Amino acid sequence: MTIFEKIAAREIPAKIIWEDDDAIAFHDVNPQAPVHVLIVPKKIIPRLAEATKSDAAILGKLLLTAAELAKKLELTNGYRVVINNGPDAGESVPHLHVHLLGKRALAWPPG
Ligand code: DGP
Repeated sequence: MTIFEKIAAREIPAKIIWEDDDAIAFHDVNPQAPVHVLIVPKKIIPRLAEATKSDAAILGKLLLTAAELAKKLELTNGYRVVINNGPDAGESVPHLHVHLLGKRALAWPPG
């Protein structure tokens, strides 16, 4: 099981803020901004590069959920949505996840 499957199964603790049958959202254990939430599909897609057309609905749902959670978390001054894919992007958990970051000004380009 991936770390994120274990969180969804309540085998390891996390600050879960939202969940439905398809996905779960919780605060990142190593936050890079005052708000740093991960939105994770329950279907195990290792990374974006391995998603297929059959995953279109869940991919869309992850982004719409990010926007809904940004509203709920009052990220009124803006926020960033990130997917790290592979070694050059710093991907560390091989279970697709969307990062939602906010409540501070974020530099561009990223490091
Ligand atoms: P990435 O580098 O894109 O693969 O991001 C993985 C993120 O997952 C990273 O920001 C830290 C977070 N993370 C890793 N292990 C845990 C955990 O056990 N609990 C929580 N809440 N977050 C975790």
